[in-house]
Formats: sequence, C-alpha cells, structure tokens
Amino acid sequence: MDVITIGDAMISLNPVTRGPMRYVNTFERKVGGAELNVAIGCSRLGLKTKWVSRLGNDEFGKVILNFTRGEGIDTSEVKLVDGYPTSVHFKEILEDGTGRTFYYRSNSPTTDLTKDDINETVLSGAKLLHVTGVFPAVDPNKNVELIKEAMKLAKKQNMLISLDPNIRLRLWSKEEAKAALKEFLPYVDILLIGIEEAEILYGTDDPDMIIAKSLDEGISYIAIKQGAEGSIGFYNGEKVVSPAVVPGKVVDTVGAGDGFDSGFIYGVLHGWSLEKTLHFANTVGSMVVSVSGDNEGLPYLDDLLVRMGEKESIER
Ligand code: KDG
Repeated sequence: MDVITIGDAMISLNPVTRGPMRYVNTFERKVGGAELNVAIGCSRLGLKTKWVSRLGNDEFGKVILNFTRGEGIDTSEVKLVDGYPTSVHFKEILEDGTGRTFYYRSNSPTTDLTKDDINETVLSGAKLLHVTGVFPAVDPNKNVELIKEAMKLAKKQNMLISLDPNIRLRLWSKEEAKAALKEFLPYVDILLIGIEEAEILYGTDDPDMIIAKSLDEGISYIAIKQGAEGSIGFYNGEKVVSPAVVPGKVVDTVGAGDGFDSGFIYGVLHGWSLEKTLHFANTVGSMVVSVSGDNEGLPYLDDLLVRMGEKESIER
C-alpha cells in the first residue's frame, strides 16, 4: 500500500445549469468528498490506495462504494452501516466555475467510526497517511481525537503524514478549525495549504511567514496552493515558486486542491525534486477544473504525461 486516507464522502448533486442554485432545476448525481477525491487521484496516477470510511446502508451508499471500488481503491475498511443515511451535497456553479456547496451531512455515517476501527492493523503497511480538515469538522467532538490517534499510529510505523486543512466554514468556525488543526501540525510531514487557510491557521498570507511558521512546527514539505496563481513550495532549505498551469477552460473548480494533493504526494513518494513535484501537482489541479464534477477530471498518469508534453497522444 502506498497511501491510506480516512474520510467522509457524499453523493454530489452537480447542477446541469450555471447560476444561483435557487434557479437550478436539474442536477446530475456524482460522488464527492475531499479525502476520497485524493484517494481517486492517487489511484489513477498508479499509487496503491486505501480509503477508510463508513457509508449508509442504502442505495447512495452502494453507489459510492461501487464507484470507489471501480477506481481500484482498497475498500476493505469501508462499511455500509444502518442508522445513518449516506450524506448528500448540492453544488452551485457560477459562470466562472466557482460557486457554493450546500451540505446535508449532519448525521454522517462516519459518525459510526471509532478509535477501534482505526487501529494499527488498519494503518499498517503503507507509506503515507493523508488527512484533511473535512472529516474532523464533520464530527469535531469525536473525529479530531480520532485523527490525532491515527497520526500517532502512523508515526509509530514511520509513515509520512500529509495534511490538507481544507477548512470548510459551513462545518465549523475559524476558531474551531484553527484549534483542531494546530493539534495536528506536530505530526505532519507534508502540509498542503490554501493561501486563505493559512490566514486562518497562522494569521498570515505571506508565503515566507507561512513557511517559517510551518518549519517551527517541524513540517518538512510545505506547499502553498494559490489557485490560478500557481503554488509555492519549500523543502530542505529550498523555496520554489511554480507558475500556474493554465487550464483549457474553467468548468468547475471544486476538487482542484485535492488533485494538487494527489500530484504532490505522487512526487514526494517518487523522490522527485520540489520543482518537478510542484509542476506535476499544478498540472493535475489544472486538469480537474476543466471537467464538471469533484473528481472526474483527475487524470490517469498517461493523460497527465500527454498534457505535460512528455508523451504523444494518438487520437485515431
Ligand atoms: O475538496 C472537494 C470536496 O470538498 C468536495 O468533493 C466535497 O465539499 C466536499 C467535502 O466537504 O468533502
């Protein structure tokens, strides 16, 4: 196993038309969830990936489970549980591809996940544990502790730990998010942070300050995601500014950060230079925004190499 991630997923209802959601009448049923998106991204790139979760024992739960299996992800730690409906979110997409998310996930099936479910055996044999701020925010009273324990177990087994703060202010307040994420930082090796999230977590959007504060926490790899402006990375004394990879067309920006994370994790696990890793991750993110849905645009390795001009595409 290369990567293990723990998280919450939902049926994602994507609007068929753009504009304010109150005027949208038709939605397409898709699948979403930050940690699952990263698992899909890693798996499509060729990494062996496991997703630990719970889904409702209902039709939507079966949709997500089958979809995840179809992506070649190890679902041995995904269970369908009674008593909780599979969560749902509706997306609004505006003309520029941005928009809002409306969650129906207050009684998520992952409420059923306990410390006993995320034990040493479940986490054994992998190179990296990826966690985000979404799953803790879904049930902060339980999940913050659960993720902390998982990180401790992963450290014991010499696994790398990557964290994407993924702060969702529809799920918790800035203060709650900051307090929880601060508890995670001492265990983190790879921080994949959006510039606005750094403002919440560290009180600054100055890249050099973000790097300095992360180094104080003992974090080795720092990637600052700046959306359409590219990314900035730091590792082993070297700072790299990586320009954005311009997408063909911006259709739907949700999931771009998760795509970046998968690309960055891939580069780190392959021992690439920081410059190559950042460019690769930026390219994955740029491909996600060109396709509707939270994970449909995540590329397979071959597609990515074609996009980067490293492989020829034969069309007919
Ligand atoms: O990062 C994208 C995810 O956030 C999306 O797929 C679903 O909103 C979502 C969530 O909270 O996981």
